[in-house]
Amino acid sequence: MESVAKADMIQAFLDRVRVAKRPLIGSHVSPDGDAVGSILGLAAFLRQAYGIDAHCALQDPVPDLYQWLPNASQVTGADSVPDDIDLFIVADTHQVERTGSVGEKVGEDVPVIVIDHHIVRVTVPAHSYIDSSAAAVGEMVCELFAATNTSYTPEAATACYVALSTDTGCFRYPSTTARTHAMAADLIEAGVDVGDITERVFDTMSLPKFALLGRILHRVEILADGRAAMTNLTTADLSECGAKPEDTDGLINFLRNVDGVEIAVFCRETEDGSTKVSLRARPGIDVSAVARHFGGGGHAAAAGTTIEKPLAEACGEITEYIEATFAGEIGG
Ligand SMILES: [Mn+2]
Repeated sequence: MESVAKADMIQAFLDRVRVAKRPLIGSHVSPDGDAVGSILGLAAFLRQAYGIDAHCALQDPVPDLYQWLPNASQVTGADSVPDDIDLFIVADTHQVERTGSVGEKVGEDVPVIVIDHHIVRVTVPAHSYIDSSAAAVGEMVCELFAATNTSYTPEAATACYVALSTDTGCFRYPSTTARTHAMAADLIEAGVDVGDITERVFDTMSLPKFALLGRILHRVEILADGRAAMTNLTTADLSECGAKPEDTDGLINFLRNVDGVEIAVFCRETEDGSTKVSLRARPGIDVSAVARHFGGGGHAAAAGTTIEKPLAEACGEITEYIEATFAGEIGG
């Protein structure tokens, strides 16, 4: 993105948010580290830069992995959204529907503004701040601090660092740029404890998640002469392991990382009896074609879909399609 255009966009965003008296900051359902970190970082920015007291709300609770973040306890559900909200700031998605019950709670007359790094194919509200070159919304929040010469409190820096590090897979994904590292350097200078965050977020696995890992590794199937790996979990697996759906996050990477595997498939039975499918690919392989074949979508490296069929049936169909795709090297 051209830097002048970006500076203008940031200025327009700032001009809009600074006149809000009681903004609500929300993000998508099933919040990840960028969702939680960026809303807390943005709330801290508004407080520091303009003395604005924003309210943060998410449909789903802050995952256990991020509960320790400063001010995480002040993130409420939809029921506690105040009545006097005069601006709804939507972060890490540009679709209000993706905020679930929080968006439904916000009155139709409340203006909406977006801060997001996903590729946007629809019209977004005026004064929105969109940067698809940013590795995380956390990075965009850092840009707001930088643009206004606002100093980070250690709490704000920690929130932004969690957003930045989680959305880049701890600075490993191709989305990681020199800018990302420059922002991280600013945050570390502002007091982020890198070792502590890494320990809490990246090097800690809940016991239920560890139990799920055992099950998916035990029942992994190697397909297409070792070029694809597939596994599954049932709702019974989750309850027997005492796990939550969020405990399945990232488990697919254990399959994708196997030498020779180009495509990893993780099928999970949902409460309503359908099958949620996650797909991951090695660089150079486009797994979104597989997702699209089954009515879903996504990116080349990461895609997904939900198949309205029982787990065994859905897995069978995917196995057949992947074997055929690799056998014929057709568009997969
Ligand atoms: Mn994000």
